[in-house]
Amino acid sequence: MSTTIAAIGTALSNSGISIIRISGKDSLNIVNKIFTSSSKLEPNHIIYGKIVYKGEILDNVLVSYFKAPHSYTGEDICEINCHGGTQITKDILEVVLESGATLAEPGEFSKRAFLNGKMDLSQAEAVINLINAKTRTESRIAAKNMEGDLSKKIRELREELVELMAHIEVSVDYPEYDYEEVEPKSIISLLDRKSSEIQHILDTYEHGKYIKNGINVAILGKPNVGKSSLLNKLANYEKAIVTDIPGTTRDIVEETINLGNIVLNISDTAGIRDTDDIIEKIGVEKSLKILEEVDLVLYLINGEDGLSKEDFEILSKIENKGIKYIAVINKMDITEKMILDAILDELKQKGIKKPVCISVQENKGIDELKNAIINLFNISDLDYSHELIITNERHKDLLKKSINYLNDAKKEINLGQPIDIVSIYIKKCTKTLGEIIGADVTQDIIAKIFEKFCLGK
Ligand SMILES: Nc1nc2c(ncn2[C@@H]2O[C@H](COP(=O)(O)OP(=O)(O)OP(=O)(O)O)[C@@H](O)[C@H]2O)c(=O)[nH]1
Ligand SMILES: [Mg+2]
Repeated sequence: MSTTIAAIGTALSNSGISIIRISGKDSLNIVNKIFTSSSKLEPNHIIYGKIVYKGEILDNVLVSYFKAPHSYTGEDICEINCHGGTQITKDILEVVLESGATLAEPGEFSKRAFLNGKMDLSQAEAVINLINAKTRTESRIAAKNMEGDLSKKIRELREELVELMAHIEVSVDYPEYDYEEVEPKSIISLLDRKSSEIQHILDTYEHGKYIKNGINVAILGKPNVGKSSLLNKLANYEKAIVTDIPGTTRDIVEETINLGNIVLNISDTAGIRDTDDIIEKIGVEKSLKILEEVDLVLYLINGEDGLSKEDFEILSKIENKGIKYIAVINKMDITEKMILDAILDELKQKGIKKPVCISVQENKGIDELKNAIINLFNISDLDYSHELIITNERHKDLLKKSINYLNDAKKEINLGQPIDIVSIYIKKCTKTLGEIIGADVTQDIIAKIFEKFCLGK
């Protein structure tokens, strides 16, 4: 890390201030070339002055200086707080680059922080999660993991296994020593305990993935049942075209809304029916294809018309794919009681539970629908302040893999294999756990993780 890097750390748009960040051993030299002030830059101080380049004053700024290793990256860092205009920010970055800095890659500051031991990999991932968080829950979980909650747990998990391995290795490598043999029974009980602790964290991903990615919701149903109207109601503005002509929506219309502490990524779809219209046909195919990627279907039924054969065909498709769904009866304002009773009866007979009755037009039942979604995903039970929750797929995959290794180790013990064979799997498990915090990761993985970061972080 011999180069000194620089980038704009704030979003490029007109705002009060912008920050240009410089990290590396030449940071102070570079700043001193372009910054004039009546005071001298001291570590952990911020001072006022001017950026002057080739005799021209560019801006009045504040510059802070953090001396290695006491900085975010662990290197010398200077930050120039200039006025938040897009042009002036770009100009100052340019003079910083001309004065000897190299433009940073996305995530390079955090990558340096990781490589210099200022944070581990799971903490660095939490930084990007915090920046990308779209809900309060997501940002709180990220903040806790940035503080090292996940890292601490992973280190604890590894510790006892590493101890066990050391014990096994000594007894295998130095049989002449009268070292106490590890009993297979006690190894199994330790492995079981570790498996269940890992499983406990793994189970939190069920919630965690929705917290991080949101719930992918598709509104499905026959034409004209009010799908686009419902999307607009949930979004609170006229996102999709609504008309009384069946077949209005041809393509998928997407919108993101916040439901309490969770994001819903909603797709309004083309009404499903047999049609000869080529464009509509493609739309219908897309509506069905979306079933491959959704977490929840809101299946809309037109209360005015009642249920038809097609409704049950689509509903059984959804059910066969094991997708969560809620049957929603719309247009309650013009639904006759007799038809509603028939719909409720038929749904009950088919085992379709808890339909929600709404009228988009009269704004009725919408809160009940939102509550039904919250209940279906147990979102309200989430206690992120006390529990460690994982939201990253990478962590989930590694935890799964480490449980598998523990199971393999147990299998070998039960087969009566020598202890050094068993220890191979325990070692693989600790290595896999280590990958979560970056103790055992390849350069490729490091590059992949940090390239997802934004510039200047
Ligand atoms: N009375 C009544 N009419 C509604 C209600 N919700 C929607 N509509 C009307 O039903 C018609 C169809 O609504 P859309 O939202 O376009 O229906 P859609 O399911 O998206 O239709 P396609 O895009 O053709 O599949 C429009 O005239 C809406 O105003 C409701 O709750 N009550
Ligand atoms: Mg529509």
